[in-house]
Amino acid sequence: MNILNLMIEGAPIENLITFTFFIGCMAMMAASVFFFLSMNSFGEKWRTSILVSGLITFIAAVHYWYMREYYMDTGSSPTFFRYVDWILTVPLMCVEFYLILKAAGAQKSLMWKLILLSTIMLITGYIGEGLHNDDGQAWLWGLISGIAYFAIVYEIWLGGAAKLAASAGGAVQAAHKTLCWFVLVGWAIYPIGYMAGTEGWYSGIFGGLDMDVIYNVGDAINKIGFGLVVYQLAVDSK
Ligand SMILES: *C/C=C(C)/C=C/C=C(C)/C=C/C1=C(C)CCCC1(C)C
Repeated sequence: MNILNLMIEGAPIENLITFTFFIGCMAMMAASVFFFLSMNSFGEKWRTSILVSGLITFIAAVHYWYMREYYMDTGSSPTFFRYVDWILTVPLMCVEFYLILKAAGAQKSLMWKLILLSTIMLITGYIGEGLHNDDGQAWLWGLISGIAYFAIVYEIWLGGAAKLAASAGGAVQAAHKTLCWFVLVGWAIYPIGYMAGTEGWYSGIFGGLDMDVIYNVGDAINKIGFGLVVYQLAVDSK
């Protein structure tokens, strides 16, 4: 079935959901091409960072292709593909923090700490959304996931990463700050999607919203936005 058929035949909300999977896939592809092609115009120092930006959007593009198909075939959320995508791309975003702070003396331990926290956040989120969606326990797994999320926010805003950014100063500090805002505000979109898509005391608050649309919008903002911040940093410090 192609997307145009679905848009004509399906109910309006299904059209919107399918459309956001489709447009998400295209946007991720376009961003990947942009990052990969611009990579070699930068010096050694920034090339890896731009490569990682491209990998994040490329991995997402491939998953969006499958998620779109899964959604069109089954009419239900592609939870498994969603979390496989995240478990690959979110740690890569943690790597970005490490890479831009490396020159300021960041240790690998900072990277592993962020990766560990993000893995806890996503595994508990998957357990809640995939296994406890409607048995009244989703909130508990969401809460544990949220605690790991706040630990990440703490580390980058006020912990070791923040101190390194302050000591680096200039364009690096500015870029770090912007990435911090992405994590605080942009990543906060995801728990809203989770609450819209699982049963709990919060059911109804986000009643009119669709989980997949929220996640898709969040991914576009965060994955492409993150990459562009890193790209801008490389341009500024050329
Ligand atoms: C590219 C994908 C990104 C940046 C995904 C980020 C996902 C999150 C920050 C998810 C967070 C969640 C919570 C904080 C609580 C509820 C469960 C999650 C996994 C949706």
